[in-house]
Amino acid sequence: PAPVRLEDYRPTDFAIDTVSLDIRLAPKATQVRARLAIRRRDTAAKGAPLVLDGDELDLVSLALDGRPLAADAYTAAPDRLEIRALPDGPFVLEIETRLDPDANTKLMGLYRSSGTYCTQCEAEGFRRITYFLDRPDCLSVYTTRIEARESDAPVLLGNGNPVEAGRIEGTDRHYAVWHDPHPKPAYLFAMVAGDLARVSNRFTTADGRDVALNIYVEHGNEGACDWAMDSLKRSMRWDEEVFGRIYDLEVFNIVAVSDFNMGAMENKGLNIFNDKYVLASPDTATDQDYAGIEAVIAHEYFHNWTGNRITCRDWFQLCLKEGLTVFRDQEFSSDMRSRPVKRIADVRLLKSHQFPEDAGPLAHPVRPRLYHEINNFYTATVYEKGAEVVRMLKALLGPEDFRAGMDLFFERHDGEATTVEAFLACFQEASGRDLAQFSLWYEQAGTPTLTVDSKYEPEARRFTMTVRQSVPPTPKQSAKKPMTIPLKAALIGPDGTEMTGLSVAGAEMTGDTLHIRNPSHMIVFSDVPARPVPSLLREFSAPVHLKSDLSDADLLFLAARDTDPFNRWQALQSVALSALIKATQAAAGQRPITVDPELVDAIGASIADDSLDPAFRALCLQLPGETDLAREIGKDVDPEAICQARRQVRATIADRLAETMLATYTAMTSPGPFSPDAAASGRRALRNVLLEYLSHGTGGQDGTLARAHFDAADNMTDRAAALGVLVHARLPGHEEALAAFADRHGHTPLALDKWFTIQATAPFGDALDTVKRLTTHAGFSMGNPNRVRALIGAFATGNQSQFNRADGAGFDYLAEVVLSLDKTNPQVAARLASAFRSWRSLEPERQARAEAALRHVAAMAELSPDVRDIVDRCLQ
Ligand code: HT7
Ligand code: ZN
Repeated sequence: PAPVRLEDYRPTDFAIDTVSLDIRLAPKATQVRARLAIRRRDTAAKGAPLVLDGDELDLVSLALDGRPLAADAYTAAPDRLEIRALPDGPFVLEIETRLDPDANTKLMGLYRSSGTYCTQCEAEGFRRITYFLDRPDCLSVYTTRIEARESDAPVLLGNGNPVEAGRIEGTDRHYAVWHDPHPKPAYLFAMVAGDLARVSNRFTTADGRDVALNIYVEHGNEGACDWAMDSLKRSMRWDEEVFGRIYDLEVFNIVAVSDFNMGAMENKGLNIFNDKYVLASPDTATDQDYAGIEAVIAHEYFHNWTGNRITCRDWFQLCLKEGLTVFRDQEFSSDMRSRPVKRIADVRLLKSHQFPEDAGPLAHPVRPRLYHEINNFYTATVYEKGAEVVRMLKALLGPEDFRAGMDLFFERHDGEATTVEAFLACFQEASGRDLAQFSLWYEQAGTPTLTVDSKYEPEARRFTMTVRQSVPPTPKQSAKKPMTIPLKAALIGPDGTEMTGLSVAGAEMTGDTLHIRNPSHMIVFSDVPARPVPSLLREFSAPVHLKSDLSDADLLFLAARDTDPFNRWQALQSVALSALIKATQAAAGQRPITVDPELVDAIGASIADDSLDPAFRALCLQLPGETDLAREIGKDVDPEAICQARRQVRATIADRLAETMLATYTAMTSPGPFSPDAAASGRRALRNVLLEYLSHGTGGQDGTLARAHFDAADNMTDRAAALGVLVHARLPGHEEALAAFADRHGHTPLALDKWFTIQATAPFGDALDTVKRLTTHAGFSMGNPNRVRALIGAFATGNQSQFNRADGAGFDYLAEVVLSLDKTNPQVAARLASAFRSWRSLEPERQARAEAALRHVAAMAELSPDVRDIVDRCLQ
């Protein structure tokens, strides 16, 4: 299909003011009657036909103002309905379609998940239910009548508020009517019908209204909803307090389903969730799962204002709702937990997912200008880099002007479908600043590099930093302009305190943030009494690569003394990264791997520093990941050498610090019953990362410690961590532990996913065979996206050495899976295919094998647009 381009955007010729849907559910033949009140817009050409979108639709009947349409008045195809000879004034179109929810394996439109009827309409799923102007700028008021057999589906849910419900006399069927007073685009439509259990609560809004909160889950899972409900209530309160946003319906319903392509969906008043982001009990969910549930519940709730009340004009503006809402959920989690720990976690994710995307063939601007398949643009760039752009805006404007800009945005655009330009105009107006250069963050792909060189002149008491920026070329964007980059900085004196009261010249500043705008700035600090160490890019104030001339000694000083915890962590990571690169070179050249004692001492110091939050110490201990190393190395990457080097460095550190590690490991033993809160989870994180070190060191090789940890675990965090260590270090007892875990959790799919992932990510030569074998396990299903991600997705993205095997067998396997899954679920197949995105940075032999696998996929005639788009871009 032809690409969609931003510059081709035109408003619709027709408005659909109201939509009445009558949905009569049956597994194989659901009847959908849509009654659309339509009017031609003043701007439309007279006599222009109405062209509605469809996707695999089966049209049953069509009527205009109550009369069946003559055959020559329309043309119907599964993907398009064109109606000619329409009246000039408003008219009512009635469309009847027939759907087969059971046959819908794409999980877009109306489908069944474990017997529950549910919908997924973002981005273009509504057109799989009825013909429609399925684009985000077509806003309508919806009334939905849902009818089903009462015994199959006692629960019937729609958007908005419940209006009416009842039995249909003389039948075994019942119905419910829902009305949503807020005009919305079709992608926010939802309905659910099934035999579900309900967990209820209430919330009183800041303006005193009572809201019913319900979470619907499969029977038996009621006990696992407490954390999600608690997270929802905290999100609602937080949005009132921090952004002044109040909920606007009588009910807020959440439904958890087990078959879902993504994490969750913000349908108005009826959020539908992947059950992974709802269900939590200490026995089945890790601390990371608890944090993920809190964040995703908040994210979807926050969309009620950023996404639903104010939506996107077109899909190019996706970051307007997603980047902004990620920023909001990150801020929420920071307020609920530790701000530095959350920031470090977010930056790790950005660097490990978004930076490689921005550096490879799938790079695109935060606001793309062209797409072939919109589903492939729900990316780390749109979400995570999009959030960073909003964060930078706040850093440059300061908190007051930022809040004023947000308030103006809510006030001015409520009820509209709008654009990034309109969003930025609100901040420009509220702050009086020109944001034209800043807007390049939405337009230019690629991660900028900031290079900082500094010198201290003691006689002149002057410290000078030369800051240069460059933005790399990316696909279809070779020449780049300089950006506005907020560089938060401080000078740390020899005694470890921040130097204050210095005068600074060479760049504008807001608070402690320098506004870098030119290709090069000379920043001069005067009256500097002694040589400082600059703490740069504090809190990771911009999504850039920072290259500074700081020595390892400077960085280790910052690791110990910086007053910004983020930069303490970052400094240690930078030293560890250089050490790991050296180790990788040694591994590739079959030379011995050594680790500098200064790095070991710095790690030892952070383990033993009881003044630091255990969660923060755990992060300090985590070595940069294999993808971080591959990204830094950039070309001729040998993932097996990286893996070997990282393991060896970890073992060396463990051996040198065994005593301190064991003492802290013991001290972190849980003092009381399980709690998912930040403090308790931080202690577990530290204890578990120490277990990992100790088990990879010489003293842990007999597996005693890891087995004891596994046997004593009274929660999933500790059990999964111990199992991971036993399997990834191949310690004695790992097979028994795998069997025990499967025994205990074999009937809990979300828990069994951890078992699949641990085995799929074991860095050994038989991992691929294990993955293949596990696809035949009774708990695995190619039809369930969570299972596919847990096993095959984890192998392709979380087992770099084995997916990128030198013989190409990992690539060939993924290609086969992509081709077979493409026939049933193209969206998930395309996501898997994007694991190839860094193939060009591999060493030549692996590159050739990856390219052959990609070409094999590309050569297939019958590819979905989803997979075609990914493989074509990867090969460009
Ligand atoms: N806005 C939601 C995106 C989403 C989605 C997109 C494509 C296909 C299936 C999907 N399920 C959910 C989720 C969010 O970002 O909040
Ligand atoms: Zn979202």
